[in-house]
Amino acid sequence: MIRPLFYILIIFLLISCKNEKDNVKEPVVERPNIIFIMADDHAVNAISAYGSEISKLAPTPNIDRIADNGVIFSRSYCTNSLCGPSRAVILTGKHSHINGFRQNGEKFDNDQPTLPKMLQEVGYQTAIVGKWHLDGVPQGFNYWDILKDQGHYYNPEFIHLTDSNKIDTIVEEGYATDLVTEKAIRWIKNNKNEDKPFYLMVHHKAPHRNWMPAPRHLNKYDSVQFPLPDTYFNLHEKQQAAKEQQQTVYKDTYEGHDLKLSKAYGSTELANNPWTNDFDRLTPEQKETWDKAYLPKNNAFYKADLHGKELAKWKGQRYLQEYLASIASIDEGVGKILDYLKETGLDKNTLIIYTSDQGFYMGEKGWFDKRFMYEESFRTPLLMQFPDHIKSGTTISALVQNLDFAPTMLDFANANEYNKEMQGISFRPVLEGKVNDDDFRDVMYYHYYDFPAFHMVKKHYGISTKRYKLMHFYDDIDAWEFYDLETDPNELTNLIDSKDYASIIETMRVKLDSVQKAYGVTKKEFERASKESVDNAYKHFKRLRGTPME
Ligand code: SGN
Ligand code: CA
Repeated sequence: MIRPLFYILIIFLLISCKNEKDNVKEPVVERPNIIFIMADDHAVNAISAYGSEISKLAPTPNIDRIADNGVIFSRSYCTNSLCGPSRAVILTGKHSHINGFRQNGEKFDNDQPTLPKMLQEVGYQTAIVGKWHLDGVPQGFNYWDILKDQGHYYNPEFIHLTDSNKIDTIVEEGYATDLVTEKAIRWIKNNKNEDKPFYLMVHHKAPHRNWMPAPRHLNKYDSVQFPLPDTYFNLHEKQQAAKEQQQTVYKDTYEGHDLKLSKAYGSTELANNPWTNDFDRLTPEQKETWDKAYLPKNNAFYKADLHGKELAKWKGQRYLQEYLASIASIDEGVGKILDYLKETGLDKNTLIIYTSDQGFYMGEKGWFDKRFMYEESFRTPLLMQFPDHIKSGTTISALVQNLDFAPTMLDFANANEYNKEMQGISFRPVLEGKVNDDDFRDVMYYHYYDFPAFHMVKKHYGISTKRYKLMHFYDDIDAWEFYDLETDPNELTNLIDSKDYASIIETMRVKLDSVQKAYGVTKKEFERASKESVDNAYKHFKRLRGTPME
C-alpha cells in the first residue's frame, strides 16, 4: 500500500517543481536600491579598470569589480569641474546657471527640488554619509552624517542630527575614508524599513588635496617609480590660461601641506611653510606613525640635494605616491560594501554607481587639481553594476554627464514624472542596450566660473563632441581654443587659427550658440571679475605658496 502512494507523491512533487520552474522569471525590481559612491577628485587614470600605466602600478581591484559585474563608461564628463558645483548638478539634474551654484563658497538653494526629495516621494529611504560641501544642512534625507566643510583626513568633524533633532558636530577618531565606509555599511545594516527601497550616497573626502593616506598606507608606494606624463614639462604654447594657472606640481605645491617635508612631518630641516594644521589634528600615536613613515624618506630627500628638473620630478613622484596611496583606502572601502551586499543578497536588487565629482590631473601638463575643460579634469570615472538588469562586462562610449545622473536614477526608480524640469537625460536605455552609444548625445556643454580663486584658472565655457572641443576663456583674457581630440588627445595644439579646420570651427561656434540657447544661458552668465580683484588674487595666492623650491 505504501509503495503506490510513495510514487504518486514523487510524481506530484516533480510536477509541482516543473510548474514552479516554468513560473520562475527574472525578478522584476520595481524600485531598486541605489548606492551612489563618489570620491572627491578621483582621476580616471587612477582606476585600474581604465588601464593607464600608472594605475597598473597602483591597482584598484575592488572598484574594478564594479566594471566586471557591470559597465564602465569611457566618455563620462562633468559640467563644471569643481566640487560644490558638481554636487549641485548631481542633486538637481540642472546646469550650474539654473541650479544657482556656480562656484565653491556660493549659497546652494537647498529648498529647490532635488533627487533625494523626489526619491523620498516615491517611497525611498534616503541617506548621505561623508562630504556634502554645499551650504547648509542636507534636505531630502532620512539620515545624514556629513563631514564639516571640506572634511579632514584624520579625526574629522562629522555633523549629524541628534535624536532630539539638534544639529551636532563631533570629532570622530579615525581615518575619514574608513569612517565613511563604516557609516555607510552601518546605515544599511540598521535600516529598519526593509520594505522600502533605499538611496544611499557615500561621499568620500579622499583623494582630495592634501593627499594624506591612511596610517597603514603611508609607505605603500615608496618603492614605486610612477611614470610621469610626457606632458609634465609642457610649456602651454598658444594656451594663455594654461600658462597663467597656479596648479603646477613643481611650482604650486607647499613643502609642508602638500609635500609633507616640513619639520612637523619628521624632517630635520625646514620649513617656511604656512600650512601644517592638518598635522596638529593627529593623535600622539598617529603622529608617531607619521614620523616613522616620513623621517627616513624625507632625510633621504634632503641628502640627495635635488635641483631643477630633478627636483620637479621628485615632487611629481611624491605627489603621485600620496595621491594613489589615499585612494587605496577608498578601494578597500568599496570592497567592503560590495562584500556586504553580496553576503546579504542585496546586490541583486541594488544599482551601484561609482564616480568622482570631477576629474583630476596626475601630472599631465605639469598639474594637479582640476577646473579646466581639458580632458583630464572634464572627464570623470563612471562604473555601474546592477546584475541581470544592465549589460555586464561592457564599455560604454556614450557621451554622458553628471547632469544625467539624477534623471537616470529616477528612471531606474520608475519615477520619470519627476524629471521634467531637469536638463540631463536618462541613460538607462543605453545601459539596457536599447539606445546605441553614438545616438545618446552629440554635444556636451561646460562652464567654469571660479575665478579669481585658488589656482587662478580663468572662467571659461565650451562645448565638446566626441571629436572636437571649442573653449572660450572670457575673464581676464579673451581667448578661444579648439582641439581635435582624435589627432591630439593631450590637447597640446590649439588649432583655433588653423585654416584647415576653419569650417569645422565655424560649425562648432554655431553649435555652441544653439546649445547655450537650449540650456537657457543668458548674458548674466559672463560677468567678469574686476581687474583689481584679479590682481589682488594673483598676489594673494602667490604669497600663500610658501618657499619656492626651484
Ligand atoms: C581647497 C584646495 C584646492 C582645491 C579647492 C577646491 N586647497 O581649497 O587645491 O582646488 O579646495 O576643491 S587645500 O590646500 O585647502 O586643500 S574642491 O574639490 O572642493 O572643489
Ligand atoms: Ca572635488
